[in-house]
Amino acid sequence: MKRLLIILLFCFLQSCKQDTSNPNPNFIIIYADDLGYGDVSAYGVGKLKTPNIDKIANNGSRFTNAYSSSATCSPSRYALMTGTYPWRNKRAKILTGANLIIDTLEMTLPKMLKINDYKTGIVGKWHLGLGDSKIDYNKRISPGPNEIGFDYSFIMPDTQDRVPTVYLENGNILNLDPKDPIEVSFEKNFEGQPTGKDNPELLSMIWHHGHNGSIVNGVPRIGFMKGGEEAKWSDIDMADEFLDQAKNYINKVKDNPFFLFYSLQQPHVPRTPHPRFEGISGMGPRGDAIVEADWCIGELYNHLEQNNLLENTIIIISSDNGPVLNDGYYDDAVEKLGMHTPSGNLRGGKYSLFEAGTRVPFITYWKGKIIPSVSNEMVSQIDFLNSIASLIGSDIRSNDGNDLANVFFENKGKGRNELITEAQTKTAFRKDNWALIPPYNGPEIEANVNIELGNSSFYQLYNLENDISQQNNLALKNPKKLKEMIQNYEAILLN
Ligand code: NG6
Ligand code: CA
Repeated sequence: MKRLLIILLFCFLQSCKQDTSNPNPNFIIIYADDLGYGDVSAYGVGKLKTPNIDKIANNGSRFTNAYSSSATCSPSRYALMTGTYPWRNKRAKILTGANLIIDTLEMTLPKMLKINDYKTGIVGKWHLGLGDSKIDYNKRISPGPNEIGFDYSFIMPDTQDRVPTVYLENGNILNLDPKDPIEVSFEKNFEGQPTGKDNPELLSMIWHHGHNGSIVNGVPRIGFMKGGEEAKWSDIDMADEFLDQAKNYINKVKDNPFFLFYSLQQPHVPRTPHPRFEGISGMGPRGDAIVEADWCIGELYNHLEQNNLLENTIIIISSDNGPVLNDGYYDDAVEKLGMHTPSGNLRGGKYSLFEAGTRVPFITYWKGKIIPSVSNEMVSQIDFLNSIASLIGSDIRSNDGNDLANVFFENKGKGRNELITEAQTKTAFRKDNWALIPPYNGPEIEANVNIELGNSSFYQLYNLENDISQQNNLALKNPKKLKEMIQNYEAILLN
């Protein structure tokens, strides 16, 4: 009897422990790749339908004035992870087979959460570099996600259009047969290996610019690889693979507070939706890939609901940069666009200093906590680290991020007053409703992708309050505002 009482008391104490040790919500950041402001139908400015994202957006906070730090991938991811402006780090550019650009001593979002007893996992696109010297893909590759704060990683190393076309699990290539080692080069081809340039007869997808290296699954890639046949991913199954891995991860860690960075590959090129999504959007593979991504988000949401995790999980959905149609392959993105407007009513797109480069879909959802709303506060992904830290009671802060916990998760408070955005190492400035683009050399339009980059010999100043599409340059008409903006912008740059 006494023994039974002791056992019961022990069980009671254990259950108390579980209750009090899990006061903080889980976080899932769902991060799309090249998804535009107008690509999410909840934003009401495009023609594509994304019912699953809309459901989350309409029951959470939908931000209309929200930014990725940059108009390309790696710098935006760097800022999201570290809360630091990417232009402070010379290596935070679009990466191709590069080494890790986050110092392993640097504070990161997953590291901050790990210190606060969270389980931390990443599934999907990484693109922040790997290793610290020449990479041998046949050994465990380190440092990488696991060395900057993730307990678990299942990643695509760079992008879907770059070699090596393999998954890495905790630094090791999945399904690699040691008898068939992998070799990778971004300089020259391996003898006897077909390429997009020399073997058009082997292609199921035709390259438009770049992308004429090694051919995998009929798709020509950036760079060259040899070997590792068993390890090569199936492009059409990638979305299902990442979704399964994300669900498995949640199943594994759901009894602890957890952070999952679910980093989608869509709708970046090459757009390879599973055949069950083929033709579904009527807009070709780009539209189909977005519908596929939307479906994955719905599945993940259902999984959380089925596991009674919704009430205690904050879901954030956003994109790493603005949209692009032709990003290097002939895939009908331009031809089948119809009346859809991936940038919404914003000017520019991926790679651009104009608004569509960095103003992205941005949604926060917390069942029963966030009141359904539309927020026009200015916010950035660079603020995640500080805001999430603040919400869970950690005093860790980055210098460039703001604590916007109440704006993101409590429907109250003010967003940012000012923000520097970046596109291919050039910077622009937002303050209140004003947007400043300093003069830059370079083409006005990047011809291959047909996007206005924002380069001009003159200062550009726009009042977004009544000119969201940046059509009216007020630099000459309003010299006082121009001067004030330049001073504010330079003060941050030099800080
Ligand atoms: C560019 C690629 C583009 C895309 C981009 C990275 C060429 C000509 N273009 O260099 O296709 O891969 O890099 O996109 O190779 S991002 O979203 O990951 O930044
Ligand atoms: Ca991207």
